[in-house]
Amino acid sequence: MKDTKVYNLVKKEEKRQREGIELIPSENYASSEVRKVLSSYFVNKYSEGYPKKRYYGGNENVDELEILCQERAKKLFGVPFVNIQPYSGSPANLAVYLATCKPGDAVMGQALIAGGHLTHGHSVSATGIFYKPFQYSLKKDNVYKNNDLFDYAEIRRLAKKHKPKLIWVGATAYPLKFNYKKFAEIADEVGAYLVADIAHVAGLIAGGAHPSPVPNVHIVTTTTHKTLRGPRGAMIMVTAKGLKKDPELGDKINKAIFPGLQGGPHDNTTAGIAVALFEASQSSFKKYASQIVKNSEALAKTLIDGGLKLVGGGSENHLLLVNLTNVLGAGSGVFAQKALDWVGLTLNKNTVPDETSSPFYPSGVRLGTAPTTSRGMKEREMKFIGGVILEVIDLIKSYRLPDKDKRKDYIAKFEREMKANKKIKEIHLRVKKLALRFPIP
Ligand code: DSN
Repeated sequence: MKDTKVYNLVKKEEKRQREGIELIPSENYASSEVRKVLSSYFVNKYSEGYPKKRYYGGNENVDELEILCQERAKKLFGVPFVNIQPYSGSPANLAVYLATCKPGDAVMGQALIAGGHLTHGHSVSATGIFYKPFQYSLKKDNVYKNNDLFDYAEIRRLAKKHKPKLIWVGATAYPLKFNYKKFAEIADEVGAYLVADIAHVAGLIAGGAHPSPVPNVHIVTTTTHKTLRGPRGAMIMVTAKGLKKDPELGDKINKAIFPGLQGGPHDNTTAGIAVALFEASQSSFKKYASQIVKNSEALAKTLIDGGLKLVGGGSENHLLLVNLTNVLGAGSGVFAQKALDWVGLTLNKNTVPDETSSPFYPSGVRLGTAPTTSRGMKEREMKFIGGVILEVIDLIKSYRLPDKDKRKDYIAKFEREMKANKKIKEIHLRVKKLALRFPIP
């Protein structure tokens, strides 16, 4: 490769991924087959439009590929319609608004600070700027016990008051199973479209380790690169219930994606999604999905036994949300994220449902078990990883987030002290040793 600058960065990223342990719950390792087709000759093609209805010639192979991808998605998720062209999750979600709402229509979704997604109507997102969002939160009480954290009476009250055109169910930081039926009862009562954003749990649903929203909702959106283990992309599905509510819904979704929001589909990504869907339909994927959940439960148990507070009292999917306030004080997610990064464990700071700090300095961390499970790790390794997390948190327990004006200097001092800490270096070696025993694809 002539461009040594980029090549060197690729090699450095490969080393980081091989030697570290990835715990960010929205990430995963695509198989080498998925990565191979991403750099196939499909990368060179333009194919605006849909199969058999393109604006360019030379699309006979792309047509066959896109139809194959659609058929695999429909079969795997049990839906009559799918669009596999969205560039990623956020454009997919925006396309749903475009297909179902007029600018200014009322919409409802879970608040970002309570674990929802920006595109579910946050004020800084196009979805909150062009539409009129009314957001619901999680319960504030009993959030550390294993119980459904949604306050359905409050969601119903908001829906009846504001009559939204569409309601989102789905989150980026929720550790328990969703009760799609309860959301459907509310949406049906007010005549709203119910859209499930299954980006985080799509692989678990495909592998039978999480309930499917398909019987209860009208539309399903998902990214393809999280638990589903595909390339970075997304899909929008319309269910039988959705087509019954509006037989034109599939056409409206297609028009919203192209020409509404996007240009030509990324055909190399379509190839990667098709391969990922093939992999997810194999019986081995069922085992994989169930192992993700077992690993999450094992990691949750280690952390709880070590004195940490987990939202939802544990995990029923791939994701864990830890409130660090009792051990490191409010706003301490930043210390945990940085210190764990230095020992080779990558996760992200995150708000918790009863947050007392801010989204940039939240009191929790979010982690997940899909990437480690893809590497073949099991309960034993989760116990090791949980032990390391507890050890690191104990090492930093004297640090506290100061007032706003002192934060920059204090965090710089924390970084200097931690980088020089011998124990951090020793733990890093242990983590690296484990990582190298479980190669990435
Ligand atoms: N960035 C994704 C996540 O981390 O959950 C959502 O867009």
